[in-house]
Amino acid sequence: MSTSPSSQAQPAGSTRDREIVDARVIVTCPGRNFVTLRIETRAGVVGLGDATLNGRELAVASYLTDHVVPNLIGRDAGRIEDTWQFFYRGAYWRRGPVTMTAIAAVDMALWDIVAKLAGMPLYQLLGGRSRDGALVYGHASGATIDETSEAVGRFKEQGYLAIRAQSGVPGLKKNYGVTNEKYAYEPAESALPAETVWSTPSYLSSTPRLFERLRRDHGEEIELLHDVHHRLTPIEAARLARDLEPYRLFWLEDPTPAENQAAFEVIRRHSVTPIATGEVFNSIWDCKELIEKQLIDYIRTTLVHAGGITHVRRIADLAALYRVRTGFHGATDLSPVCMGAALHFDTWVPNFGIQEFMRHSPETLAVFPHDYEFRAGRLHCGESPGHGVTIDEELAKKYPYSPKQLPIARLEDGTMWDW
Ligand code: GCO
Ligand code: MG
Repeated sequence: MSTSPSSQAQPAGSTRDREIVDARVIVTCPGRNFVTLRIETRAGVVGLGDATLNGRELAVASYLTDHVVPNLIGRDAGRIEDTWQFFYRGAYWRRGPVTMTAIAAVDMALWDIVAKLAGMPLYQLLGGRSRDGALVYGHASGATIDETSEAVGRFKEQGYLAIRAQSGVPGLKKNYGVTNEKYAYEPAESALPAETVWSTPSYLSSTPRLFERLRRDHGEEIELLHDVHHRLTPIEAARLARDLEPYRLFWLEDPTPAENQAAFEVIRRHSVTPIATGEVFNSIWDCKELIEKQLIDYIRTTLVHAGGITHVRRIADLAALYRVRTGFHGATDLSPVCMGAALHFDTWVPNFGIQEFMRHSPETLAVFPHDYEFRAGRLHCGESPGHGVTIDEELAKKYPYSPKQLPIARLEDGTMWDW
Protein backbone atom coordinates (compact mmCIF):
# COMPACT_ATOMS: atom_id res chain seq x y z
CA MET A 1 0.00 0.00 0.00
CA SER A 2 2.82 2.41 0.71
CA THR A 3 4.70 4.08 -2.13
CA SER A 4 7.89 6.04 -2.03
CA PRO A 5 7.59 9.79 -2.29
CA SER A 6 9.39 11.23 -5.27
CA SER A 7 11.17 14.18 -3.64
CA GLN A 8 14.40 13.40 -1.86
CA ALA A 9 16.30 15.01 1.00
CA GLN A 10 18.13 18.18 0.11
CA PRO A 11 21.28 19.40 1.79
CA ALA A 12 20.59 21.83 4.65
CA GLY A 13 20.42 25.25 3.08
CA SER A 14 21.46 28.81 3.78
CA THR A 15 18.89 31.52 4.46
CA ARG A 16 18.94 32.21 0.73
CA ASP A 17 18.24 28.56 -0.09
CA ARG A 18 15.33 28.60 2.35
CA GLU A 19 13.67 31.60 0.75
CA ILE A 20 10.13 30.80 -0.40
CA VAL A 21 9.95 31.45 -4.14
CA ASP A 22 6.64 29.80 -4.96
CA ALA A 23 3.43 28.88 -3.15
CA ARG A 24 0.21 27.67 -4.73
CA VAL A 25 -2.98 25.83 -3.97
CA ILE A 26 -3.95 22.56 -5.67
CA VAL A 27 -7.61 21.51 -5.57
CA THR A 28 -8.40 17.97 -6.68
CA CYS A 29 -11.35 15.58 -6.36
CA PRO A 30 -10.27 11.93 -6.68
CA GLY A 31 -13.66 10.83 -5.30
CA ARG A 32 -13.79 13.67 -2.77
CA ASN A 33 -12.30 17.17 -2.64
CA PHE A 34 -8.85 17.90 -1.25
CA VAL A 35 -7.08 21.23 -0.99
CA THR A 36 -3.29 21.14 -0.80
CA LEU A 37 -0.80 23.97 -0.33
CA ARG A 38 2.53 23.51 -2.13
CA ILE A 39 5.44 25.68 -1.03
CA GLU A 40 8.80 25.72 -2.80
CA THR A 41 12.09 27.25 -1.72
CA ARG A 42 14.89 28.73 -3.82
CA ALA A 43 16.88 25.49 -3.40
CA GLY A 44 13.93 23.59 -4.90
CA VAL A 45 12.78 21.93 -1.69
CA VAL A 46 9.01 21.41 -1.77
CA GLY A 47 6.72 21.12 1.26
CA LEU A 48 3.04 20.17 1.27
CA GLY A 49 0.27 21.10 3.68
CA ASP A 50 -3.31 19.83 3.81
CA ALA A 51 -5.93 22.63 3.69
CA THR A 52 -9.11 20.57 3.32
CA LEU A 53 -12.23 21.75 5.13
CA ASN A 54 -14.99 19.35 4.12
CA GLY A 55 -17.88 21.04 2.30
CA ARG A 56 -16.25 24.48 2.54
CA GLU A 57 -13.08 23.74 0.54
CA LEU A 58 -13.00 26.80 -1.72
CA ALA A 59 -13.21 29.22 1.21
CA VAL A 60 -9.82 27.96 2.42
CA ALA A 61 -8.42 27.83 -1.12
CA SER A 62 -9.33 31.51 -1.58
CA TYR A 63 -8.04 32.46 1.91
CA LEU A 64 -4.70 30.93 0.98
CA THR A 65 -4.43 32.16 -2.61
CA ASP A 66 -5.78 35.65 -2.05
CA HIS A 67 -4.54 36.47 1.44
CA VAL A 68 -1.72 34.14 2.49
CA VAL A 69 0.38 33.32 -0.57
CA PRO A 70 1.34 36.99 -1.28
CA ASN A 71 2.79 37.13 2.26
CA LEU A 72 4.73 33.89 1.84
CA ILE A 73 6.84 34.84 -1.16
CA GLY A 74 10.29 35.95 -0.03
CA ARG A 75 9.94 34.64 3.56
CA ASP A 76 12.45 32.28 5.17
CA ALA A 77 10.81 28.83 5.24
CA GLY A 78 12.83 28.04 8.36
CA ARG A 79 11.02 30.66 10.44
CA ILE A 80 8.13 28.36 11.27
CA GLU A 81 7.13 29.92 14.61
CA ASP A 82 7.37 33.49 13.35
CA THR A 83 5.32 32.62 10.27
CA TRP A 84 2.66 31.02 12.47
CA GLN A 85 2.48 34.13 14.67
CA PHE A 86 2.46 36.36 11.59
CA PHE A 87 -0.63 34.68 10.16
CA TYR A 88 -2.40 34.28 13.53
CA ARG A 89 -1.75 37.66 15.17
CA GLY A 90 -1.13 39.52 11.96
CA ALA A 91 -4.54 38.75 10.47
CA TYR A 92 -6.20 40.60 13.38
CA TRP A 93 -9.26 38.32 12.87
CA ARG A 94 -8.39 35.31 14.98
CA ARG A 95 -9.33 31.66 14.93
CA GLY A 96 -12.26 30.03 13.11
CA PRO A 97 -12.05 26.91 10.95
CA VAL A 98 -11.18 28.68 7.67
CA THR A 99 -8.34 30.76 9.11
CA MET A 100 -6.92 27.95 11.24
CA THR A 101 -7.05 25.44 8.36
CA ALA A 102 -5.18 27.89 6.14
CA ILE A 103 -2.54 28.49 8.85
CA ALA A 104 -2.29 24.72 9.36
CA ALA A 105 -1.51 24.18 5.68
CA VAL A 106 1.34 26.69 5.79
CA ASP A 107 2.69 25.24 9.03
CA MET A 108 2.59 21.62 7.84
CA ALA A 109 4.35 22.56 4.59
CA LEU A 110 7.10 24.46 6.45
CA TRP A 111 7.76 21.56 8.86
CA ASP A 112 7.93 19.30 5.80
CA ILE A 113 10.50 21.61 4.17
CA VAL A 114 12.65 21.99 7.27
CA ALA A 115 12.67 18.24 7.91
CA LYS A 116 13.69 17.65 4.29
CA LEU A 117 16.46 20.22 4.67
CA ALA A 118 17.65 18.38 7.75
CA GLY A 119 17.37 15.07 5.89
CA MET A 120 15.21 13.68 8.71
CA PRO A 121 11.75 12.22 9.12
CA LEU A 122 9.54 14.84 10.73
CA TYR A 123 9.07 12.95 14.00
CA GLN A 124 12.79 13.34 14.60
CA LEU A 125 12.52 17.14 14.60
CA LEU A 126 9.67 16.97 17.12
CA GLY A 127 11.81 15.08 19.60
CA GLY A 128 12.15 11.59 18.19
CA ARG A 129 10.34 8.32 18.39
CA SER A 130 8.27 7.49 21.48
CA ARG A 131 6.69 4.31 20.05
CA ASP A 132 6.98 1.81 17.24
CA GLY A 133 3.67 2.59 15.60
CA ALA A 134 0.43 4.45 16.20
CA LEU A 135 -2.53 2.40 17.42
CA VAL A 136 -5.44 3.11 15.07
CA TYR A 137 -9.14 2.46 15.03
CA GLY A 138 -11.11 1.54 11.93
CA HIS A 139 -14.78 2.16 11.17
CA ALA A 140 -17.19 -0.79 11.23
CA SER A 141 -20.81 -0.17 10.44
CA GLY A 142 -23.96 -1.90 9.26
CA ALA A 143 -27.65 -1.26 8.70
CA THR A 144 -28.54 -3.60 11.59
CA ILE A 145 -26.86 -4.89 14.75
CA ASP A 146 -26.22 -8.23 12.96
CA GLU A 147 -24.49 -6.51 10.06
CA THR A 148 -22.46 -4.26 12.34
CA SER A 149 -21.25 -7.25 14.34
CA GLU A 150 -20.19 -8.97 11.09
CA ALA A 151 -18.35 -5.82 10.04
CA VAL A 152 -16.50 -5.72 13.38
CA GLY A 153 -15.47 -9.34 12.70
CA ARG A 154 -14.02 -8.35 9.31
CA PHE A 155 -11.98 -5.55 10.89
CA LYS A 156 -10.62 -7.98 13.48
CA GLU A 157 -9.56 -10.33 10.68
CA GLN A 158 -7.63 -7.47 9.10
CA GLY A 159 -5.68 -7.06 12.33
CA TYR A 160 -7.39 -4.05 13.90
CA LEU A 161 -7.06 -3.84 17.68
CA ALA A 162 -9.57 -1.01 18.05
CA ILE A 163 -12.81 -0.60 16.11
CA ARG A 164 -15.44 2.11 16.03
CA ALA A 165 -18.94 0.66 15.65
CA GLN A 166 -21.95 2.57 14.24
CA SER A 167 -25.24 0.92 13.39
CA GLY A 168 -28.45 1.85 11.61
CA VAL A 169 -31.18 2.96 14.01
CA PRO A 170 -34.53 1.12 13.83
CA GLY A 171 -37.12 3.27 12.06
CA LEU A 172 -34.55 5.62 10.46
CA LYS A 173 -33.58 5.32 6.80
CA LYS A 174 -30.06 6.73 6.92
CA ASN A 175 -27.96 8.10 9.73
CA TYR A 176 -24.45 9.27 10.43
CA GLY A 177 -21.67 6.70 10.32
CA VAL A 178 -23.35 3.86 8.44
CA THR A 179 -21.95 3.07 5.01
CA ASN A 180 -22.88 0.92 2.09
CA GLU A 181 -19.73 1.97 0.27
CA LYS A 182 -16.91 -0.41 -0.45
CA TYR A 183 -14.23 1.73 1.15
CA ALA A 184 -14.75 4.16 3.92
CA TYR A 185 -17.86 6.01 4.88
CA GLU A 186 -18.04 9.09 2.64
CA PRO A 187 -21.05 11.22 3.39
CA ALA A 188 -20.32 14.42 1.41
CA GLU A 189 -21.75 13.07 -1.79
CA SER A 190 -24.01 15.74 -3.29
CA ALA A 191 -23.74 19.41 -4.29
CA LEU A 192 -26.57 20.30 -1.92
CA PRO A 193 -26.94 18.55 1.46
CA ALA A 194 -28.85 15.27 1.61
CA GLU A 195 -31.62 15.44 4.25
CA THR A 196 -31.85 12.75 6.92
CA VAL A 197 -34.31 12.20 9.76
CA TRP A 198 -33.20 11.71 13.36
CA SER A 199 -34.88 10.13 16.39
CA THR A 200 -33.15 10.25 19.76
CA PRO A 201 -35.43 7.75 21.59
CA SER A 202 -34.80 5.02 19.01
CA TYR A 203 -31.03 5.63 19.08
CA LEU A 204 -30.87 5.63 22.89
CA SER A 205 -32.58 2.28 23.12
CA SER A 206 -30.73 0.53 20.26
CA THR A 207 -27.13 1.65 20.98
CA PRO A 208 -26.65 -0.22 24.31
CA ARG A 209 -28.05 -3.34 22.59
CA LEU A 210 -25.45 -2.94 19.84
CA PHE A 211 -22.57 -2.94 22.32
CA GLU A 212 -24.02 -5.74 24.43
CA ARG A 213 -24.07 -7.83 21.26
CA LEU A 214 -20.57 -6.80 20.18
CA ARG A 215 -19.09 -7.83 23.54
CA ARG A 216 -20.97 -11.15 23.33
CA ASP A 217 -19.76 -11.85 19.77
CA HIS A 218 -16.22 -10.45 20.00
CA GLY A 219 -15.14 -10.75 23.62
CA GLU A 220 -13.44 -8.36 26.01
CA GLU A 221 -10.06 -7.89 24.31
CA ILE A 222 -10.99 -5.74 21.34
CA GLU A 223 -11.19 -1.98 21.95
CA LEU A 224 -14.60 -0.59 20.93
CA LEU A 225 -15.41 3.05 20.21
CA HIS A 226 -18.56 4.94 19.28
CA ASP A 227 -19.30 8.41 17.83
CA VAL A 228 -22.52 10.13 18.95
CA HIS A 229 -21.74 12.96 16.50
CA HIS A 230 -23.11 15.76 18.71
CA ARG A 231 -26.70 14.49 18.52
CA LEU A 232 -27.68 14.28 22.22
CA THR A 233 -28.60 16.79 24.88
CA PRO A 234 -26.33 16.75 27.98
CA ILE A 235 -28.67 14.62 30.09
CA GLU A 236 -29.32 12.19 27.22
CA ALA A 237 -25.57 11.92 26.69
CA ALA A 238 -25.13 11.19 30.39
CA ARG A 239 -27.71 8.44 30.18
CA LEU A 240 -26.07 6.83 27.15
CA ALA A 241 -22.61 7.02 28.74
CA ARG A 242 -24.02 5.33 31.86
CA ASP A 243 -25.93 2.67 29.88
CA LEU A 244 -22.75 1.81 27.93
CA GLU A 245 -20.58 1.39 31.04
CA PRO A 246 -20.89 -2.42 31.21
CA TYR A 247 -19.38 -2.71 27.71
CA ARG A 248 -16.22 -0.73 28.61
CA LEU A 249 -15.81 1.49 25.58
CA PHE A 250 -12.38 2.88 24.73
CA TRP A 251 -14.29 6.12 24.21
CA LEU A 252 -17.63 7.73 23.54
CA GLU A 253 -17.10 10.56 21.08
CA ASP A 254 -18.85 13.94 20.79
CA PRO A 255 -21.69 12.92 23.11
CA THR A 256 -23.14 16.46 23.03
CA PRO A 257 -22.18 19.65 21.17
CA ALA A 258 -19.22 21.32 22.86
CA GLU A 259 -20.01 25.00 22.46
CA ASN A 260 -21.32 24.87 26.03
CA GLN A 261 -18.49 23.05 27.75
CA ALA A 262 -20.18 22.91 31.15
CA ALA A 263 -22.53 20.38 29.52
CA PHE A 264 -19.76 17.80 29.89
CA GLU A 265 -19.98 18.13 33.68
CA VAL A 266 -23.43 16.55 33.49
CA ILE A 267 -21.97 13.54 31.68
CA ARG A 268 -19.07 13.20 34.15
CA ARG A 269 -21.46 13.31 37.11
CA HIS A 270 -23.20 10.16 35.87
CA SER A 271 -20.61 7.99 34.19
CA VAL A 272 -17.02 6.77 33.97
CA THR A 273 -17.21 6.00 30.23
CA PRO A 274 -14.17 7.78 28.70
CA ILE A 275 -15.11 10.81 26.61
CA ALA A 276 -13.45 12.11 23.42
CA THR A 277 -14.19 15.38 21.71
CA GLY A 278 -12.71 18.22 19.66
CA GLU A 279 -12.62 17.27 15.97
CA VAL A 280 -14.45 20.53 15.18
CA PHE A 281 -12.27 22.64 17.48
CA ASN A 282 -9.73 24.94 15.89
CA SER A 283 -7.62 26.35 18.69
CA ILE A 284 -6.29 25.70 22.16
CA TRP A 285 -8.96 28.04 23.50
CA ASP A 286 -11.67 25.58 22.44
CA CYS A 287 -9.89 22.81 24.37
CA LYS A 288 -8.82 24.69 27.51
CA GLU A 289 -11.87 24.40 29.78
CA LEU A 290 -12.61 20.77 28.91
CA ILE A 291 -9.00 19.79 29.58
CA GLU A 292 -8.40 21.88 32.70
CA LYS A 293 -11.65 20.74 34.32
CA GLN A 294 -10.85 17.15 33.36
CA LEU A 295 -14.15 16.72 31.56
CA ILE A 296 -12.68 14.69 28.71
CA ASP A 297 -10.15 11.88 28.32
CA TYR A 298 -9.11 12.25 24.67
CA ILE A 299 -8.64 15.39 22.60
CA ARG A 300 -9.52 14.92 18.91
CA THR A 301 -8.33 18.26 17.54
CA THR A 302 -5.98 17.51 14.69
CA LEU A 303 -3.33 19.27 12.63
CA VAL A 304 -5.31 20.40 9.60
CA HIS A 305 -8.15 22.19 11.38
CA ALA A 306 -6.23 23.68 14.30
CA GLY A 307 -3.24 25.59 13.02
CA GLY A 308 -0.89 22.72 12.23
CA ILE A 309 1.92 21.10 14.18
CA THR A 310 3.03 24.32 15.88
CA HIS A 311 -0.36 24.88 17.52
CA VAL A 312 -1.55 21.32 18.13
CA ARG A 313 1.72 20.63 19.93
CA ARG A 314 0.66 23.27 22.48
CA ILE A 315 -2.74 21.61 22.86
CA ALA A 316 -1.10 18.21 23.42
CA ASP A 317 1.24 19.67 26.04
CA LEU A 318 -1.66 21.28 27.91
CA ALA A 319 -3.58 17.98 27.72
CA ALA A 320 -0.57 16.06 29.09
CA LEU A 321 -0.72 18.05 32.35
CA TYR A 322 -4.14 16.48 33.00
CA ARG A 323 -3.41 13.01 31.62
CA VAL A 324 -5.66 13.70 28.65
CA ARG A 325 -4.40 11.84 25.58
CA THR A 326 -4.53 12.58 21.86
CA GLY A 327 -6.98 10.84 19.54
CA PHE A 328 -6.65 12.69 16.26
CA HIS A 329 -9.51 12.97 13.83
CA GLY A 330 -8.59 10.95 10.73
CA ALA A 331 -11.68 10.70 8.55
CA THR A 332 -11.26 10.47 4.75
CA ASP A 333 -11.95 14.19 4.39
CA LEU A 334 -8.51 14.83 5.90
CA SER A 335 -6.06 14.20 3.07
CA PRO A 336 -3.15 11.74 3.11
CA VAL A 337 -0.93 14.82 3.62
CA CYS A 338 -2.59 15.41 6.99
CA MET A 339 -2.43 11.69 7.81
CA GLY A 340 1.30 11.60 7.02
CA ALA A 341 2.03 14.61 9.24
CA ALA A 342 -0.31 13.32 11.98
CA LEU A 343 1.51 9.98 12.06
CA HIS A 344 4.85 11.69 12.66
CA PHE A 345 3.20 13.64 15.48
CA ASP A 346 1.66 10.43 16.87
CA THR A 347 5.06 8.72 16.71
CA TRP A 348 6.53 11.42 18.92
CA VAL A 349 3.82 12.82 21.22
CA PRO A 350 4.28 11.44 24.76
CA ASN A 351 0.56 11.49 25.60
CA PHE A 352 -0.58 9.62 22.50
CA GLY A 353 -3.87 7.74 22.78
CA ILE A 354 -5.07 6.53 19.39
CA GLN A 355 -5.33 7.66 15.77
CA GLU A 356 -8.51 7.43 13.68
CA PHE A 357 -7.91 5.62 10.39
CA MET A 358 -10.43 5.53 7.58
CA ARG A 359 -8.83 4.16 4.45
CA HIS A 360 -8.67 6.55 1.52
CA SER A 361 -9.83 5.26 -1.88
CA PRO A 362 -7.23 3.86 -4.32
CA GLU A 363 -7.77 6.98 -6.51
CA THR A 364 -6.89 9.28 -3.60
CA LEU A 365 -3.87 7.23 -2.61
CA ALA A 366 -2.59 7.33 -6.21
CA VAL A 367 -2.81 11.15 -6.25
CA PHE A 368 -0.93 11.32 -2.93
CA PRO A 369 2.09 8.94 -2.92
CA HIS A 370 2.73 8.33 0.77
CA ASP A 371 5.21 6.75 3.07
CA TYR A 372 3.07 5.11 5.77
CA GLU A 373 1.54 1.70 6.13
CA PHE A 374 -0.81 -0.36 8.28
CA ARG A 375 0.61 -3.38 10.08
CA ALA A 376 -1.01 -5.39 12.85
CA GLY A 377 -3.39 -2.73 14.14
CA ARG A 378 -0.96 0.17 13.90
CA LEU A 379 0.04 2.75 11.32
CA HIS A 380 3.75 3.22 10.81
CA CYS A 381 5.24 6.34 9.26
CA GLY A 382 8.28 5.83 7.07
CA GLU A 383 11.82 7.13 7.41
CA SER A 384 11.85 9.42 4.37
CA PRO A 385 12.68 13.06 5.13
CA GLY A 386 9.71 15.33 5.87
CA HIS A 387 6.21 14.00 6.47
CA GLY A 388 6.56 11.53 3.63
CA VAL A 389 3.56 12.51 1.48
CA THR A 390 3.80 14.05 -2.00
CA ILE A 391 1.32 14.81 -4.78
CA ASP A 392 1.13 13.60 -8.36
CA GLU A 393 0.02 16.87 -9.92
CA GLU A 394 -0.65 15.45 -13.38
CA LEU A 395 -2.97 12.85 -11.92
CA ALA A 396 -4.58 15.45 -9.61
CA LYS A 397 -5.52 17.52 -12.69
CA LYS A 398 -7.65 14.65 -13.97
CA TYR A 399 -9.98 15.09 -11.00
CA PRO A 400 -11.41 18.64 -11.06
CA TYR A 401 -13.21 20.17 -8.07
CA SER A 402 -16.76 18.94 -7.64
CA PRO A 403 -19.10 20.72 -5.17
CA LYS A 404 -20.10 18.44 -2.30
CA GLN A 405 -21.66 19.18 1.06
CA LEU A 406 -22.28 17.13 4.18
CA PRO A 407 -25.82 15.90 4.90
CA ILE A 408 -28.09 17.60 7.42
CA ALA A 409 -30.50 16.07 9.95
CA ARG A 410 -33.99 17.05 11.03
CA LEU A 411 -36.22 15.63 13.74
CA GLU A 412 -39.33 13.74 12.61
CA ASP A 413 -41.38 16.96 12.89
CA GLY A 414 -38.96 18.84 10.61
CA THR A 415 -36.92 20.69 13.26
CA MET A 416 -33.26 21.23 12.26
CA TRP A 417 -30.94 19.01 14.38
CA ASP A 418 -27.28 18.09 14.58
CA TRP A 419 -26.26 15.59 11.91
C1 GCO B 1 -15.22 11.18 12.64
C2 GCO B 1 -15.99 12.35 12.17
C3 GCO B 1 -16.29 12.39 10.71
C4 GCO B 1 -16.95 13.71 10.35
C5 GCO B 1 -16.39 14.22 9.08
C6 GCO B 1 -17.00 15.54 8.69
O1 GCO B 1 -15.28 10.91 13.82
O2 GCO B 1 -14.51 10.60 11.84
O3 GCO B 1 -17.10 12.58 12.98
O4 GCO B 1 -17.04 11.29 10.31
O5 GCO B 1 -18.32 13.58 10.25
O6 GCO B 1 -15.02 14.31 9.19
O7 GCO B 1 -16.35 16.07 7.59
MG1 MG C 1 -16.40 12.20 14.97
